Amino acid sequence: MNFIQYEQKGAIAVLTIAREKALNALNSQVLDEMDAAVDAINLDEVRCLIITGAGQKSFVAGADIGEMSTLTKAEGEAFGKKGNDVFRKIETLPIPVIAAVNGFALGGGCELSMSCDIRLASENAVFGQPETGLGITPGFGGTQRLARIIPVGKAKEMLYAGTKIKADEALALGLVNAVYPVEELLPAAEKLAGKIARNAPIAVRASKKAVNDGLQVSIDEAIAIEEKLFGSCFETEDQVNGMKAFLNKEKAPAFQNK
Ligand code: DAK
Repeated sequence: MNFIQYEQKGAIAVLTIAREKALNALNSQVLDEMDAAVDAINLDEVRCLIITGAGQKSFVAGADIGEMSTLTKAEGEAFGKKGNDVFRKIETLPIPVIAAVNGFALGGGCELSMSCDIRLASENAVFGQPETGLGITPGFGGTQRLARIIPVGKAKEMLYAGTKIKADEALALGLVNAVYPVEELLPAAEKLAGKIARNAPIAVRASKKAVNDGLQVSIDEAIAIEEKLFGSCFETEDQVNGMKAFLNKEKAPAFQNK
C-alpha cells in the first residue's frame, strides 16, 4: 500500500491516510487501498479502529480535485460509488470507529469523519463542505450525515455557503466529542479506543448496530431491534462472566468475545 498505513496495537488498530503532500486528499488509489485495508482488519482481534491522517496539518482535505476535474458523468458516478461503498463499509463495520481529526476535514474528509462513530479533534481541526464552491454537491454522504449530526440550519449554511467551522465550534455543535492539542489527539483516541476494547465486544457491537439500525426506522421498530440484540447477549459467556463478577464484587473480567 502506498497511501494507507495500518497498525494493530493489541485490540485496537490505527489506519492512517498517508498522502501528506496533497493533505491526504482522497484519490481513487487511496479509496481502493482504504477499502482493502478495512477488509483486511482482523475482527477476531481488533475491537476498535481509529482513522487519522498523516502529518499535523490535515485529516483529509477532501476528494482529489485534480482527479475529479476531468471526470465524465459516468466516471463521476463511479468515483462517487467507490467512496460511498468504502464509507458505508466503515459506518457499518461491526466494531466502533473513532475519527482522530488532526487538521483539515473538508469535503470528503468531513464526510469520512462522519462515517465514523465518534469524532475527536485537534485544536487546529477545520470542518467544512466546500463542494458547492467547486460546482458540485457533496458526493460521499455529506448532505445526509451532516444534517443528522448537527442542527439542520447550520448544516445547510455549511453546505450552501461553504462556511467552515473550527474545532471549538464543532465541539459546541456536537460534531466532535472532544478537542485536544495536536500532540495529545492520538493518545486520547487510543485511550478511548482502549476503554471501548475492554468492554464486552459482542455487547459493544450490538450497541453500535442498535443505534445505527434504529436511527433508520420508527421508534417502535427501533425498540424491537434493541430487544433482539439485548436478548442475543444472553447467549454469551461474557454476559455470564460480567454479571457474575459484579455480583461477586470483583473487577470486570477480561471479556473473551464469546
Ligand atoms: N485535492 C487535491 N489536492 C489537494 C486538495 C484536494 N482536495 N487539497 C489540497 N491539495 C493539495 C494542494 O493542491 C497542494 O498541492 P501542491 O500545490 O503542493 O502540489 C497541497 O495539497 C497543499 O495544499 P495548499 O498549498 O492549498 O495548502 P494550504 O495550507 O494553503 O491550504 C486548504 C489548505 C485545505 C485550505 C486548501 O488546500 C484547500 O482549500 N483544499 C481544497 C479543499 C476542498 O475544497 N476540499 C473539498 C474537495 S471536493 C462526489 C463524490 C465526492 C465528492 C463530491 C462529489 N460525487 C459522487 C458527486 C467530494 C468532493 C470533495 O471532497
